[in-house]
Amino acid sequence: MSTSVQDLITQEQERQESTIQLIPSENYTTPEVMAAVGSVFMNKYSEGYPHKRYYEGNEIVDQIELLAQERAKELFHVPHVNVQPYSGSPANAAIEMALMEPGDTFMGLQLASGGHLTHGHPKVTFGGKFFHSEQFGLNDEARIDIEGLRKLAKKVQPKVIIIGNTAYPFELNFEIFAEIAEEVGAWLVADISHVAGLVVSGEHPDPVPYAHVVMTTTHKTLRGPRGAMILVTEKGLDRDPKLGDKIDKAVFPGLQGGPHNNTTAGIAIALEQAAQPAFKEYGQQIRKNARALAARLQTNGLKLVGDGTETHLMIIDVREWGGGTQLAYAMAQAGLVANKNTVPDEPNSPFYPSGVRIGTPSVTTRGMKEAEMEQIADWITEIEKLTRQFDLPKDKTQRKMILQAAREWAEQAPELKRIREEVRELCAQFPMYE
Ligand code: DSN
Repeated sequence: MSTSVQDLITQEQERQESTIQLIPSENYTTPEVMAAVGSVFMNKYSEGYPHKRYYEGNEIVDQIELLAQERAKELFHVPHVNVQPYSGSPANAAIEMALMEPGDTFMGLQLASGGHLTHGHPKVTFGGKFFHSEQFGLNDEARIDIEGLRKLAKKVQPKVIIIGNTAYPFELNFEIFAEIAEEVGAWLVADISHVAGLVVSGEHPDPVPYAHVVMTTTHKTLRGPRGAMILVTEKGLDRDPKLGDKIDKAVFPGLQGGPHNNTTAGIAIALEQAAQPAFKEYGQQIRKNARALAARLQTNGLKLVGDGTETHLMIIDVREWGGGTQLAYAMAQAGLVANKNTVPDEPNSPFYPSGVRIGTPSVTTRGMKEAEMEQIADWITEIEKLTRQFDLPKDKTQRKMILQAAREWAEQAPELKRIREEVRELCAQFPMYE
């Protein structure tokens, strides 16, 4: 007999409840947001924009979309917002389409340096296939190589420079990027998907005074539903008063059909929640927790890319033994859920990378503080030491075998079973939802 969907929902809820989510792009959205996303707004088609729809019956949908737009404008201090992108990747595709013609050159941070696929990862992505993409990287301190970026920009004269990150633990200095974009006449796009919640709580530099266009997903540190928004700044409109229209046209009809109005309703709620004083405290605690986690890991002898963090995330650097995959798997068996990740100048392939990415948005939502971060760091340290026995062989033909052995070990290791129970106990003290 097949399992029912309701059973699987219950199982997933139990998994989330009893494990510690360390994937820095994940969070637990609020019950109010979930109720809105599951609401009757799901039933309605509404291609177009408020008061310019192709279907009847959108009087109330217009209000929810305008409300989400107004809240976003107020929270981020921008004059124009599009809340329709289905998620971050389509939003970036829409921006690229609005600002460039096929074949034009744009620049973004390499994926292996902590960028994102949609920032021009060559060959396989929309941006890499339809435009000419040039990628910049990091310097020896694992920081964005500003002089390298400037030199490349002068050489290739990009139409667009996208600044954003998914696995880069340091603050982004948008002022410098704006200076370079101005030197070459490029549009500056800031993708703040990972740090939007930190930006609104004053815990990360704000791109709005410097970028022409800002994109953010709504479900990461912002803690809303899975979705995205494109913000057009005053600076963007000063350069081209039609920029808002161009972005809107690229989203619909350029790339998408009907907006997901249920998501729009969830975004409107999340934006109101993010405007409350409690959200500022949340943003502060995310960073305090990240600093505490990083400090304890380092005291315990683990290496972090760039020696630490200024944000919500960090990358444990295990290039010494090449065990990103093995460590992430063993941690998950113990109830500490993270993801394997490449490190700068990755010596192995993205399938066998030398890092594990962790972050604090979810644990902070559960109410955990510095003391719990130290406990989590101690568990990770213990697991890392145990997992070193499965160092990645130089001989590539033996890699699958080692991975398999590491998995079999992790599934029955008594130390991991013990930590799993301790994790369960800690989670019970910090419920996902009251
Ligand atoms: N998948 C997201 C992340 O994990 O960072 C980026 O889109």
